[in-house]
Amino acid sequence: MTLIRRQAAPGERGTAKRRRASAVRAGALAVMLLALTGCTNDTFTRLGFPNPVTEQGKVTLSLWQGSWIAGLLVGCVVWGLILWAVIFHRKRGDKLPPQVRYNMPIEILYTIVPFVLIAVLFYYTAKDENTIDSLSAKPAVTVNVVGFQWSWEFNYPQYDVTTDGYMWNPALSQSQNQELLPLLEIPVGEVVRFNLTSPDVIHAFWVPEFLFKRDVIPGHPNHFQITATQTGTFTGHCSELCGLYHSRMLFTLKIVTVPQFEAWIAHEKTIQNTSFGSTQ
Ligand SMILES: [Cu+2]
Repeated sequence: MTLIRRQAAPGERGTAKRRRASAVRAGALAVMLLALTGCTNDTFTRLGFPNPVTEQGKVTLSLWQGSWIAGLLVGCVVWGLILWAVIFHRKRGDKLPPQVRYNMPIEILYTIVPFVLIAVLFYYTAKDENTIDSLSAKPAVTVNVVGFQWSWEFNYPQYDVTTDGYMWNPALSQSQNQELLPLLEIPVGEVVRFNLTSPDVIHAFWVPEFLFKRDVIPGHPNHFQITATQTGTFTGHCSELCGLYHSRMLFTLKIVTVPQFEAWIAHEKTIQNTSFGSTQ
């Protein structure tokens, strides 16, 4: 038997090439889009959440992931049932299928299953919320945070140190802004308590990497605490629309080692004492 391979006509060769080229282009575009969204493997497993830098943030992340897994399991069951109905119970004629009403076991299942799902989600949410909101009697560092239109002030009452700064200035670079924004410096691995107050309108304290935000309400002091798990420099935000320059109400957060924190506090004390002394 002789196999005769048919030669592709010049036109067909061109079409195949074009198809290959568009497949490569589509692949490159997908990779580029993935890169633009910053969606790495890590971001994918965290389902879009930033990398948490506190013990409390890790609790939030596991609650987020658990809720997604529960949601996906329910989704799979529902999609499976839809496909089963679509495939095995298609319309096969004009005769109506048997009409069934009030199937008690199914009615009870419909009632109990959602209740169990909500109860489980509620249990884990309440448990994790209690962990995240718990306040220890003796935090290592206390920071009194004042949010005002449109900046922040951080007081360290134990050390008699206060820091403040300027609003974000769009005319300056990111690094220049980071130097001029109010600085919140905290030690890694220590319990830090934040007391939040506002003299004017409602603001909200938000560091994306804490996976946490809390309102700063006039006349209603709020509190929370964290234990940082890694060092680094981050940007904090106000996340409650509070007026004209709300979007520029940022601060710089530096998480440093304990010796670095102590050195910084000593340095700030010297500067503040000197400037206070010079105004006498
Ligand atoms: Cu604001």
